[in-house]
Amino acid sequence: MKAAVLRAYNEPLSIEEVSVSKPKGREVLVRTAASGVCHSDLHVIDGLLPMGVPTILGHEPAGIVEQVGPDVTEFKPGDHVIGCPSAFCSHCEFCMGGRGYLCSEQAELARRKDEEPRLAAEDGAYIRQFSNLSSFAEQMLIHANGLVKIRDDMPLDGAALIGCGVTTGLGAAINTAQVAPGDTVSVIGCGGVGLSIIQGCRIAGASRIIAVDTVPWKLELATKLGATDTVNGKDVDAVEAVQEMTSGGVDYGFEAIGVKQTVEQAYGMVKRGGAAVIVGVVPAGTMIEFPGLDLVISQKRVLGSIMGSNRFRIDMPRYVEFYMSGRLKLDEMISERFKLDQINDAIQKLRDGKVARGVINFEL
Ligand code: CXF
Ligand code: ZN
Repeated sequence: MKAAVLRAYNEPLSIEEVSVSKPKGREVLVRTAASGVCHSDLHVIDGLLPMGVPTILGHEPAGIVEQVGPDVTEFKPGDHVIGCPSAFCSHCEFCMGGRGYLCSEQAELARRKDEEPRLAAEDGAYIRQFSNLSSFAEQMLIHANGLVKIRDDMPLDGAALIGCGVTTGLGAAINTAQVAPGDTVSVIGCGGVGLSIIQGCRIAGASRIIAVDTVPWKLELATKLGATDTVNGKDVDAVEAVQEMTSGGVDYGFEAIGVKQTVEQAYGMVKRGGAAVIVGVVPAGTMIEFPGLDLVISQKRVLGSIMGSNRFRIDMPRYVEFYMSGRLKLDEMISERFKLDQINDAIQKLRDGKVARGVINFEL
């Protein structure tokens, strides 16, 4: 099969012929239909999330099951599925406590070093699977615990987005923050994740959703997807603007970029008793500062949010229903579709802020 391989950090991906093993145990072979391109893929290329090379990136996929291993009971060939980075071992304290997104034993879901690798180059050399998925490839061999079945009439390129960015954003609002009807929120960063936070807050019934970005077309798109107000951080002090608009701050200040300055701004936008919710992946080594006295006397909270605190086998089919009933907009979030061999173009456009979400569509 054809796949895009990252051979060295800071290098373009190379399109290569790669071999994929047969499903054993609880593994499932999936024909990739579509894969979103996420900022975390960029972070790996840039060496900010050093996961090891050579590897096949891509962790936001949807596809169709081709073959299942002998111990798989919940999937069969022909099923439409979404793959999620939050694969669960199902027996660690986090999985047992209903917080599979924090699973501490995910390593068990990969093949052992002494087994034939799931992915290999033409000469047989080992290729690392990223996030148990590796979706920049025509086929994926995934542990069943990283997959969820969805209805057959859901378009698979929209479904792919649910695999990471949409779940991260909707879940930050609905699961991590638990935004309630009438709450006020601000969202810094209106890329794929920020736009999904905005949609999650709209679905949860937030009364005021203030979108903050520096790119005018992203703010326009944010308005289409549910923002009630916009702030261009290039023109004004975003913290002052949000404080003024809300007479003292919002209930939830979301951050969806992962930069020290904007994380601290999100905290500054929150009112007494409110919470800053940090969703952007902050690079390793970055320290965040908050005024300690204000944290205590205003009883503010700072919440990290990973993968939307998901229970993806419950959440993702619900998000599919939100899409099918018109409440979750996905087509509007797909700025451009690319073939697999245009992947470096898709990556460059994400890097340059030219797309909300780019999708590799294997059916093009
Ligand atoms: C990532 C976090 C790092 C591993 C892959 C998934 N989450 C969202 O992009
Ligand atoms: Zn991602």
